[in-house]
Amino acid sequence: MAYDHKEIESKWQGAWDKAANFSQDFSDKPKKYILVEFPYPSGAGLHMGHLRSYVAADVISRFLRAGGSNVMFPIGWDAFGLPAENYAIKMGVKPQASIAENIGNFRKQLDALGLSFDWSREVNTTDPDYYKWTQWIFLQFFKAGLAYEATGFINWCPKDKTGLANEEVIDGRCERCGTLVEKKELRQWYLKITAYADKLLDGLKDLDWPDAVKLQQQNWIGKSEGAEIDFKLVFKKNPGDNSWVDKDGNPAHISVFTTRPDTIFGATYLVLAPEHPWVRLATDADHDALLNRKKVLDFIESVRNKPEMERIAQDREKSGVELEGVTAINPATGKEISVWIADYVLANYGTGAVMAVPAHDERDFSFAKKYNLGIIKVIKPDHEIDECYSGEGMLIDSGEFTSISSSTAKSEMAAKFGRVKVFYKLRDWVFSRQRYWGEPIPLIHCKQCGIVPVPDNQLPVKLPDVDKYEPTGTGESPLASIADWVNIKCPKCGGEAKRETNTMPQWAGSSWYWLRYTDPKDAEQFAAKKNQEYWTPVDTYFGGMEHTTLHLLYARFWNRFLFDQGFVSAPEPFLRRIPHGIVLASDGEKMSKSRGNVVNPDDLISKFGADATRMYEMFLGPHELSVSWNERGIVGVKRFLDKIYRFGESGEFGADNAKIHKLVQKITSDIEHIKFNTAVAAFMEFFNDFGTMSRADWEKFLKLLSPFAPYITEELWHMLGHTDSVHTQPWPQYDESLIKDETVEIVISVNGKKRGTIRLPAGLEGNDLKQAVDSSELYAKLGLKDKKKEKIITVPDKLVNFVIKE
Ligand code: ANZ
Ligand code: ZN
Repeated sequence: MAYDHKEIESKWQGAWDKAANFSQDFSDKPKKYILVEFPYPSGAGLHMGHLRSYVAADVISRFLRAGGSNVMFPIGWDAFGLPAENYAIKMGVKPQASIAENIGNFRKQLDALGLSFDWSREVNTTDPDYYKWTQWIFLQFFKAGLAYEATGFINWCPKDKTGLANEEVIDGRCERCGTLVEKKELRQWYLKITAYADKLLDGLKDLDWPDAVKLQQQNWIGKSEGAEIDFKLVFKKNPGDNSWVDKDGNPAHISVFTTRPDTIFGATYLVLAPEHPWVRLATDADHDALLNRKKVLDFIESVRNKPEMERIAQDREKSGVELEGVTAINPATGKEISVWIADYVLANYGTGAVMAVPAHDERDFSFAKKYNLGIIKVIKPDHEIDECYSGEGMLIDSGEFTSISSSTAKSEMAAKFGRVKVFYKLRDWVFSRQRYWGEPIPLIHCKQCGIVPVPDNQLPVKLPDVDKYEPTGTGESPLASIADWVNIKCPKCGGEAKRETNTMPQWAGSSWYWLRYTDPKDAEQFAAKKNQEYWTPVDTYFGGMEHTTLHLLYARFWNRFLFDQGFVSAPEPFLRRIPHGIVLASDGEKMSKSRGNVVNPDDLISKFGADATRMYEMFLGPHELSVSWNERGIVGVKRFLDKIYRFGESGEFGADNAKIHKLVQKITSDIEHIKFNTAVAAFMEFFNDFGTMSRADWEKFLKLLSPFAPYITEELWHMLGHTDSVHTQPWPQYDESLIKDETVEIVISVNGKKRGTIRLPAGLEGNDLKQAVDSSELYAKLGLKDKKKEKIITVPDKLVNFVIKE
C-alpha cells in the first residue's frame, strides 16, 4: 500500500514554522554559511540541475543545524539579464511583470520541495534597494580607475544584439543563444580584471575547490612568463631609410612576445596578426611600404570573421601572406628575415606578433613547410626526435650562448635582446550591454566636466519604466531613445549632460549577492562589516560546473577588490566549492525542450512526492558526475518510502539493534563527504534486513532520514506521539564499541608479501593479535613456527607482517 504523499506533504508544508530555518546574526553557536547559486527566475521554472544543488545544500544545512550550528542557508533571485529580457519579449510583457510572476512560481516549487531556506534574507537583484549597491560598487571601481571606457573590437552577438565578455563566448558562440559571435567595433565600458590576475591566481591556493575547477580558472587567467623583443624593419622601396614612423611617432619596429627567447637564433621570419595595428597602418593608402597591398587586404578580409577557436586549433592548416617590401632584422643574428601575416597569430594576445622558430614550434613548423621558409635548429634535443622539437636542451649555433642549456640561457637572452615580460590570457571584462534589462551604469557625460559619477545620494539610478525595450541592434542601448531619462543636469557644474545609457551585464548582481545576505535590509551600506565578519567567507558553495570562468571568477574579482578597498572582511568569498554534474535524460542525452525529454519537477512531486523526488535526485550517482535520469529508479525510492511508512504505522518495535549505530556512522560520514548516493543506498540496505528495531532505534532512523525526506519523517515522528518537529531534534550519536564488525579479515604477509588471510574476532591488538595468528592453520602451513622472526608488525583489524631472515 502506498502512503498518501500529497496529503502528508501539503499538511506539513503549511504547518512548518518557516522561522525555524532563520539564522541568527552573532549567535554563540558555530556559524555555517551554506550557499547555492540563486536562480534566474525563468519562465520554465526549476530544472533538474537546480534540484541537484538545492537538495544537496538542503541536506547539508539540515544536518549542520541538527549538529548544533547556526546555519545560514539563504536564497534570492538573479533576475536581470538576457534570459529574463528575452523571455519577456517573447511573451509580449514587461520584464518587471514576467519576473514577478516567475518568482511566484519558483517560490512555490522551492517550498513544495521542502527546501529549508532562510526566507528572511531573500534578495532580488532587480530590486532598486539591491541594485543601488551594485551601482555603488561599480562607482568604487570607477573611482579606483578600474572601470574605463574604450573603443575596441568586441564580441557581438547578432541575435541578442549586444556585446559580450570573453567569458560569455563558448567555442566561438554566444553563451546564451548559441549564435556565432562576430567582432564589432564599439565604445564599451570595461572592468580592469587584469589588474587582479595575480591575486586571483594566488588566492586559488588556499581554496578547498576541486582541482579541475581551479585548473580551469588558472588556464583562463593564463599567466605566461617570457620576453618582449623588438625587431627593426627594413623597407625595400627606400632601403636606407630606417626612420619610417607611424602617425603616432612609433619607430619602425615590431615587438614580439615569446616564451622562448632562448630560441631567437632560430627565428627565421616574423608573423603578425592580420588585425595588428602596424598592418592597418601599412595597408593605408597613404603608405607605400607594401608592394602587394591588394593581396594583403584580401587576406585580412578572408580571416575577419573566422572564429578564434578555429584559428588557433593545432591540427588545422595555417595560412598567411608575406608582406612584400618589408623585412625585419633578427637582433641576435643580424640577418634579414621575412615578415608575414597569418591567421594563427591572434591580435589580442601578447603583442599580436610572434618571432617564428619553425625548428622548435609546431605551428611555425607547419607554416614554414607550407611556404618554404627557413628552418634553423638551435637546440640539441636530449633524445632522438621528430622534425620539430619543442622541448629544452643544449643550445647550438647560438653565438655566445652556444653549449649553454636553453633553460639557463633564457633569462639572460631575454635581457640581452629584449626585456622580461609577463602576459595573461585574461582580458579586461567588457562590462556594458546594449540592452534594457540591467542595472543602468551610474555615470553622466558632461561636455564641461567629462564623465561624472552619479553622487551616492542620488543612487539608485532607476531603470525607467517604458513600453518599448527591444534591443536596437545599432550598438546603442534602447535607453538612449528615452530623452527625458537621458537628458540631465550635470551634478558637478549644473550644465547640460546626458546619462550613460548602457546597462551592466547579467553577472553584475551575482558578483556580490552572498555579501548582501549577511545584512539584506541595510540602507546605509551594502553589508555591515560586523555582519560580514560573523558570516563570511561562505563555508560551502553549491552550483553548476559551467560557472567556473564566469560567475566564480567575477565574484572572486569583486570580492578581492572590495577587500582591498576595506569594504569586505575576507579576501576569498567561497572556501569550499561543490559543483554538480549534469542530469541527463534517460536516453543519455541532454534534457531539452526540442528533444521532448525534459523531466519536470512538478510532475514528479505530484506523482511520487517531494520526498521521493529529493531522495532519487540524491540517489542518481556521485554528486560531481553526470547522471542519467531513470523513471524506474524513482519508483524504487517511492516503494522504499512506502515500506518505512507501513513500518511506522504498524508500530511493531522490538529490542535494540546495534546495526543502527553503524547506520548513524555511515550516514554522518556520507553527508560530510557529499556522498549522498551511497547514503541513500545505505538506508535501503538497512531497511531490507534490520531484523528488529526498538522505538529508540526507529527515532534515530527517522532523524537520519529527515534531511533527505523531510515530510514523511515529520509525519512518522508525530505518529510516535511527539508534538515537536523531527527537524529540531539533535543529530544522533553512535557508540564506537557497537559499530565494530564481529569478525574481520586479517592479511598475513611475510617480508611485506601477502601470503593469505584469516578471519579473527574484531578488535584484537598487539600480543592478543599475535597469539591469535600463531594458533591459526595458515601460520602452520606457511611454516612460520620454525622461522626466526626479526620483527612482527601488527595493524589491528587489518594485517600482521612477519619480517624473517630467508
Ligand atoms: C617563439 C617561440 C619559439 C615560441 C618556440 C614558442 C616556442 P603561451 O605559452 O600561450 O603564452 N605567441 C605569442 N603571441 C601570440 C599570438 N598573439 N598569437 C599566437 N601565438 C602567439 O604562448 C606563447 C608563445 O606563443 C610565444 O612564444 C609565441 O611563440 C606564441 F620554440 O615565440 B613563441
Ligand atoms: Zn559638468
